[in-house]
Amino acid sequence: MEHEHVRDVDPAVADALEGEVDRQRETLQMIASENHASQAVIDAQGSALTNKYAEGYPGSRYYGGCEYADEVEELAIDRAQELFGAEHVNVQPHSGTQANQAVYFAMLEPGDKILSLDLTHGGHLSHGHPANFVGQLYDVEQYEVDAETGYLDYEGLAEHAEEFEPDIIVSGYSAYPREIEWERIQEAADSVDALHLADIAHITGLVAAGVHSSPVGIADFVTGSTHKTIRAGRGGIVMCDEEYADDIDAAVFPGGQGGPLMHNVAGKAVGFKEALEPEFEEYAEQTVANAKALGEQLADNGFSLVSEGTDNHLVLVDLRESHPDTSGGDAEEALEEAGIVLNGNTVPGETRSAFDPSGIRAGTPALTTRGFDEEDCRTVADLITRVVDNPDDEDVIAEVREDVQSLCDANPLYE
Ligand code: DSN
Repeated sequence: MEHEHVRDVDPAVADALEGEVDRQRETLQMIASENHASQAVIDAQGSALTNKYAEGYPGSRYYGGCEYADEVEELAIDRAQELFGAEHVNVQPHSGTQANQAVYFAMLEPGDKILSLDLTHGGHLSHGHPANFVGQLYDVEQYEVDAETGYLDYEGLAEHAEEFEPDIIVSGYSAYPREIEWERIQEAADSVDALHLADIAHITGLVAAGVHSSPVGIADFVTGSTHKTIRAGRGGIVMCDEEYADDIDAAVFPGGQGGPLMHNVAGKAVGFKEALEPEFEEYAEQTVANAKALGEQLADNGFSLVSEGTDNHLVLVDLRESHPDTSGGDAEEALEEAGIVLNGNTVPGETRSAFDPSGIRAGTPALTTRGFDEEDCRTVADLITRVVDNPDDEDVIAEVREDVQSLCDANPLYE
């Protein structure tokens, strides 16, 4: 078999792949769930392990030839255990959503009750939105953040749990900028004899680095994504105590998935090794410092932040007061034209729609990976302000695009 590269075989895809690298190099990736994986993680994901079927678990597979698959999966598990201190880790979920599905499938019967945060208040589709099968298969009710403060309403959650008597409470969020008090949610779960699933998808890296408190050892199940703040190979992870290990493993495979994506498991192993290095803690601390600087500068420039700030890697801006005629979608579009890529996002008390929401969500994991510090993030906040103040002004957008290019040139990526 000839050793041909993608450019030799398929120039159209090669062009698109190069275009994507250039896009990431020359624009600011501020989607809070994204990051720039290291070349080592990308190499592992692009390896010959993509060819291998390895249904089962290390030492107990349904196919032969799994010795290297076993090695890689064991390394990923050992490193995840060291990072998070979990008794049992399953590294096979293809995504954070499938990690959540594995917990539901292992522990619930159809019609059982889930209590989770409303999507417009920062929850996630896989926590029981009606458009997701989880919302259709189970009986879901949702709690909210406090309308005044934007912080989780822990007392409201406990009261809701008393009334609804859920089988499981889901915590962990996709657009919640504050530290989560896991014990308070656990108390609410204990008081109604419910299980507790903590989905740390967004903050996996912050938890691993000790920059955000950990739900491991508090919640019954902890799920996460492995490619967001933790910057490892793409996919998901489930952690639990030994008592649930067999149920969770059976729910991932054969319950919900077939062959594990072993090249991605290799990417997880490599990324977890990187996260065990002392530099990763510095990275996680800087990610939070950058988000705080971004938020403070946006607030100084007149924007309203949900909860008035952040403790983690993201800020959620409610545009309704400062820019009543600009939707999150309008802002997202104008900012992308200027080279700043983030997403329009719903906000608590949403008055528009999920397709054209009232807010924008901005994260610092990817900027921090490419070397941005607090001063850079304050500059980015000023650039965001100029664009959102003038979304239809092509001259302003062109000027900001040049400033974005200078910031990118000063912080090169994938050289
Ligand atoms: N799509 C991710 C996010 O942006 O939060 C969650 O799955």
